[in-house]
Amino acid sequence: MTTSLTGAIADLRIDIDRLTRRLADLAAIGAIEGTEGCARLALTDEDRDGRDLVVTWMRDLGLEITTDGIGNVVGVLAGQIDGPPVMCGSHIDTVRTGGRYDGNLGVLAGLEVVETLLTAGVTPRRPIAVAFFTDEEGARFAPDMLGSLVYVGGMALEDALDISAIDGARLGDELVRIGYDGPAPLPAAPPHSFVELHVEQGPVLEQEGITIGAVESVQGISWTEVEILGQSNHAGTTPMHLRKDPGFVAAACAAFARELALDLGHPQVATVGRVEFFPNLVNVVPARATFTVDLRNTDEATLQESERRFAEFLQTTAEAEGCTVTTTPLARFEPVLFDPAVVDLVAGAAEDLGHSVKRMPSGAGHDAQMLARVCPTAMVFTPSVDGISHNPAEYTAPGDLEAGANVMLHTMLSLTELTFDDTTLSEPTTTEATDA
Ligand code: HGY
Ligand code: MN
Ligand code: MN
Repeated sequence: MTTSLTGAIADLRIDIDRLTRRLADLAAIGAIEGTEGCARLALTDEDRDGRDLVVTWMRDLGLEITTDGIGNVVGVLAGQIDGPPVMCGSHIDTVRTGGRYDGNLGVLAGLEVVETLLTAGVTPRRPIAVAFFTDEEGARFAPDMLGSLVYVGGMALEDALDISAIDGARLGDELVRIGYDGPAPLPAAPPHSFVELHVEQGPVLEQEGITIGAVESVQGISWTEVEILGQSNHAGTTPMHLRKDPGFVAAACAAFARELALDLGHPQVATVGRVEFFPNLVNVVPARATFTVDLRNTDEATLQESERRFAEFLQTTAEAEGCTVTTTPLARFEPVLFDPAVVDLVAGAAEDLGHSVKRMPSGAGHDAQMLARVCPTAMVFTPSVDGISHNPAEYTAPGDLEAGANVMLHTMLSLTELTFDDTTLSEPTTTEATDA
């Protein structure tokens, strides 16, 4: 379904200088010195300050702002009719080595859509909402996409509030501490539809010289924390055959994860991203090693095979080393398909605006994969230079930012005119995320 806009509406364009200014102002909060990036881990003081700035911009635009019990914030621009809004949004929390576009672009482009309509004196037929969801990254509090998962009813609020951070803090306490434990009910009433603009965070669009990604799906994600207990011992006096070294087991698993992904082939990926030894000293065979493994694939069966093979290797290697293993699931989401009708609108808007467009899957997780459980949803990608993300050097050229935001504007305007009757909602995953 492609609904081409007509007349003055079709001529609407966002203001890229205003958008890049907001991106810079938000990136200044938690700025990583000497880079363009920023660090605003979920529910930290930096996250609070970023939230406060975006809420101020929402208020300045006259949006009706609500905050819910997990700290998701939604600003609504009234439409000609009442009812569920056409929603856009993403996240403004970042990883520790965050870029200024990951998540932030989708939220600030949403504010740009609103300001473009207000400036042109256009009242959309349906209300338009702009949202930022709590803890999309999952880097401090797992699982990722936590705020949007609770928003759509995929996890009970009380369970989410009890999640512990990697630094030991309790999520609910941090939410109160930063003043974002809001009253809006959860799960939220489903929007009419949802569109998320996001940088691709991979190399595909740049390598193929394409400006817009019309995202059709998000691959499955599996996160596990592994704790291995051995026996701390003297590094100098303990013969190798007498060691029970969890550090060796952790290192062997990290190497196996790479071999496993290469053996299964693209698009399988595997990452050991967090490793902690105790006592973490140069001359002590570790007593304990804790690490995380992130496995992903677009195909659920292959993702399950990667989980099974990794678990087998872990168990065998730990036993051979005389160590014991405890695993804690941190996140598990099956692959998600977006609504073909909305994907068509994204591709149609890109073509109407004269941009090259490619239908593609997402390697990264996004809030859109949760909203897809409750309403017709799709995503718009813009190219990432050198495919870099989760790195302060993350960069997308202003022309591509502008193209992506205009495609989102036009997709949303089409959606405000549409009524969905028999949509193909994405199947909710049968495997819910688990508590951390
Ligand atoms: O992990 C992810 O894919 C996302 O950045 N939360
Ligand atoms: Mn993101
Ligand atoms: Mn991210």
